Parts: sequence; structure tokens; C-alpha cells
Amino acid sequence: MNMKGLTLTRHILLEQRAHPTATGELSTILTQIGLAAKIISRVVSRAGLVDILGVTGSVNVHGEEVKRLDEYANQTFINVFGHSGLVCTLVSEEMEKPRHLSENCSQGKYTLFFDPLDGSSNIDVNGTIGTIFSVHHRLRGDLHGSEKEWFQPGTQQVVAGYIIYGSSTLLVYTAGTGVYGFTLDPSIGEFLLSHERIRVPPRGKTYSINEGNGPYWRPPTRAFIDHLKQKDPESDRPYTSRYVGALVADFHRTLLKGGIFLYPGDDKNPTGKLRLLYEAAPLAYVIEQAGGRASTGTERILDIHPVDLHQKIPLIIGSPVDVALAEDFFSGRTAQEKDRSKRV
Ligand code: FDP
Repeated sequence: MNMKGLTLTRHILLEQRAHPTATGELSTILTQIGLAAKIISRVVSRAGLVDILGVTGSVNVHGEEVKRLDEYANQTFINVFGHSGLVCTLVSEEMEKPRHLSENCSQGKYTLFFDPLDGSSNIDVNGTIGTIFSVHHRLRGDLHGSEKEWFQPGTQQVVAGYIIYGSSTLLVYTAGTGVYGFTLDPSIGEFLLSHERIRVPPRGKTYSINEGNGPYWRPPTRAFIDHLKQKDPESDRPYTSRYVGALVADFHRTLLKGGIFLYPGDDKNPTGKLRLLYEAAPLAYVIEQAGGRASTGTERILDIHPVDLHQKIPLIIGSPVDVALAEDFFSGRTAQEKDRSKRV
């Protein structure tokens, strides 16, 4: 059945029917994330007109300047989930400590991790930005409300996805049964199904990395990027380069067109820059559900057990063939072993 044009809410309800034990809470969480996305999208689309550009004057837990839109997006999530009865704890890039919504905790079975406004450096130049989210079950017993509850590996995510505020606003999510994208139709205020069962191409022709970090790169990164730039028509090299500098935008292109995105560890940032719980793990869940891979270079992202709420992790994500080749370089496999991926 062609489901194009279905509203996000209706799609979620149909998905829910496939799980007879579902209580509907998860569906409502997704609907609420959609609501937060609409509120943020409305302000983003009028950013030069309403008083929302610029910085707040404060610095976040990562030592980065907080933009007013960062703060607005964060507060929107708090407002949307406050008194919702759905989520007990919010973990955000913009908040050093988890935020307990105590009014929800007696019934809310979930924890929400999110990066409210990803790609902040693009805000003031009208560039693409996004929101990333991930939902985990709360744990029972002694572990409830403790670090153990929040430090679960990405394999335990129940829902994950992102919103991209680009030429249109798109919400992409997975609940473990494929990846779906919904485009916001501002004239009716609804997200409508536009991308059904997204699959990442097995390999691409594009690599995405901040080349300005070149002087700090470690040998495997340099060797891999040099390899992609070499001329070899037989294996469709050189690859072309694209880098927006907003993870959601670079990831979304990679998901639809194939290729590879890397933010590896380097001599300046030994564990890279991106955060495990609300950036790398949710996107890793999405890419795996679309047939792709996500790795640190030596380890599957979804298998990593977090040790800190704001932990950084090297991220290599995209088409399965491209990521497998990168892993050959990062794990120091021999030239002969690499030969098996010679096609690339
Ligand atoms: P930003 O700092 O602008 O919020 O998550 C942080 C992030 O953007 C990602 O969206 C983006 O991929 C990356 O940092 C860009 O970092 P560099 O400027 O170091 O390339």
C-alpha cells in the first residue's frame, strides 16, 4: 500500500497496531516530538524577523557559547514534555545535569535524550540545522533514576531520529521497523509521510569530514581520506567532498545519497567532538535500520556502554561498504586484507 501523504500521527497509530501490547505512550512521545519540531521550525523559518538570533552570553557544559535558538529549542522540549505523563527525565546537550520532570515520574516509563539545536554555528547564516532525539526505557528497581539508568548502550534505544530544518522541515525516525521521513506541510501544520522505508545505498561517492582538522589527523584518517581522493576510475575514485558542518545535514545527505561521514578522534580532540548519547547513538540506530553502519573505526557505536552523560565519541557513519573500508584503515588491517574491499 502506498502510504505517502499519511500524517505522522496516523502513521504512528498504524505502527502501534502491529504491536498489540503497545500502550500508546511511545506513539504519544513521537507526536509530542513532532509538536516540538513544529514550534522550533516556526521560529527557525522567521529567524531574521523575530528576536532569536545571536548568543545568550552563557557557555554550556562543553564550553561552547549558547545561542538563543539553542536555549529556545531546549526550553521548547521541556515545555512540551512537562506535565505530559510520558517522560520522567530529559537529558540534553544544553543541560549539564539530567532534568527530572517529577510530575511525570510516577507513570512516565521513558527517558528522552536530545540535542535540541544541532549545528549551532549555522544558525546566524541561515544554514541548515537540526534536532536529534533518542528514547530509552527507564529501568526498574534500584537502578531507577541513577546513572546506570541513563548509561545504556544504543542497542537499548526504543525510538530514535532527527528533525532537519532545511529547505523544508523533515522528521525522520525509526522504532526498529525501518526508517520513515515526514515532511512538514506548513500550510496545514502537519508532518506528512514523504520518505517511506529509507535505505542507504550500499556505497556512495561522497566523503564528509572537516578538512580543516587535517593537521591534527592521525595516520589512519589521513591514509583513508588520501585513498578516497586517489584517481582510480575502476573503483569510482576520487570521491567528492561535502561538509555542511551540521551533523544532521551531513548525515541526512549521507543517508539518502550514500557515502561516508567522519568525525574521528585527532590530536586536538582525542575522542572526536560528537556526543554519544544524543548524537552518535541515535543516528547509528537510524543508519543501521536503513542498512548502513556506524562505527568508531574499531567498534560498533550501538554496542558502546556510556560512562558519561556528555561523553564524546569518534563517529564514522554511512554506507556499509564505505564504513567497512574505513574500519580496515582504522583497525590497521593489512593491504591484503584491505584487498577484499578493492572495489572501493
Ligand atoms: P555545532 O558545534 O555547530 O553545534 O554537534 C556539534 C556540531 O555542530 C555538529 O552538528 C557538526 O557536525 C560539528 O559540530 C561541526 O564541528 P566542526 O566545526 O569542528 O567541524
